[in-house]
Amino acid sequence: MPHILYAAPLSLYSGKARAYLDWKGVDYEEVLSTPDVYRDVILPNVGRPVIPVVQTQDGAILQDTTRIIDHFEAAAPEPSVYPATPRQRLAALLLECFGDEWLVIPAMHYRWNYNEEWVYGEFGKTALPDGTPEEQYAIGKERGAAFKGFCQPLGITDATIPAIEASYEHFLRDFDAHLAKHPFLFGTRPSIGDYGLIGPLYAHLYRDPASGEIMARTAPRVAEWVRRMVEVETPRSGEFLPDDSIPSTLEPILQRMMAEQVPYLVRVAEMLGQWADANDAAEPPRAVGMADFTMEGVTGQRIATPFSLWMLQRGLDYLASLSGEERQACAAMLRSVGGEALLDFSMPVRLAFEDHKLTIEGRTD
Ligand SMILES: N[C@@H](CCC(=O)N[C@@H](CS)C(=O)NCC(=O)O)C(=O)O
Repeated sequence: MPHILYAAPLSLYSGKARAYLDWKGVDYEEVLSTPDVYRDVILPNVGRPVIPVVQTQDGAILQDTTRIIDHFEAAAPEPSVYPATPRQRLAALLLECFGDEWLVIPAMHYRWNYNEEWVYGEFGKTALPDGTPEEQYAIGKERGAAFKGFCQPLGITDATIPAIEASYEHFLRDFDAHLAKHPFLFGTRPSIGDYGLIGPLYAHLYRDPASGEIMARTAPRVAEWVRRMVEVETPRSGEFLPDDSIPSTLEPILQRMMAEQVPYLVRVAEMLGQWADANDAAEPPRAVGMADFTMEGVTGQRIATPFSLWMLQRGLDYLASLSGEERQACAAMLRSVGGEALLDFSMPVRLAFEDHKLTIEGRTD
């Protein structure tokens, strides 16, 4: 019996999990996350309506793409999507966080401001796979409303949209230039960083038709990379670049993360610290308030999500595990892209993601 991936074609994080499972050569079957699946599998086991979810051959339930990936990495460590060398590994972990938790902003913007009518039909295909297009549209409009409602909390407003578009266009240009030299971020093998980027860059920014047209026209190599990631021809193939090298073409992408996302994460960390001071609870809420962020010179507010800090903590933990020359090499890399703030990043609490929940493990001071 294969593993089961409960997922949907239009879902951002489903695309990340599926692309990884295909590259890793995992024997799995994908099952559409219909309302019955939410009722019978996802809600009872995960406690909230979220995809993707994996049910392993022995019945374990995995949620969160990072947990899914790490489960299968532990089961078959080689070839790994985690580079073995320090700079590449740190950069890959950081770019996973950037893709998962930051490029979701342009993903949601382009989906809902360029593809709204189309995507209602897609929601309908998941909610009512056997319905007529009219029935699917009607139910899809109901189901999609909640997701459309995430746009404003994510910081997508009339004031920020020009900056979100400018930032995304610059990112596409930078990534396209990188892909002229390398098939993936760090060579001929996809890394955990590539899987972070594929979530937003596949379902919302490639597969949604109006977004896909923009990508094909302005960054054709990114569109080719998306296809390479999701139409896996040779599972478990490829190598990371020798000598722990970080291609110079990745610098502008890392710089963008340091300039846009990291200051926001610093602010979320402060807010989570204040929340933890005031609350004796182990489970932080999904958002601990609204935090400022600045993109292309425009400042907006978005929900301050402790989950994003858990993603960052993965990279920070790796950095903290290094010493000597390895740490120095990573520190120099971070400084060269404006990432000093990560060298003494103050995590107010230690976070864990266990039993499908984000929890505070303990205070760090
Ligand atoms: N960090 C999670 C995010 C999963 C997620 O947000 N999934 C979306 C669909 S792509 C969802 O189901 N959202 C519903 C919700 O969170 O309320 C992961 O990597 O799996």
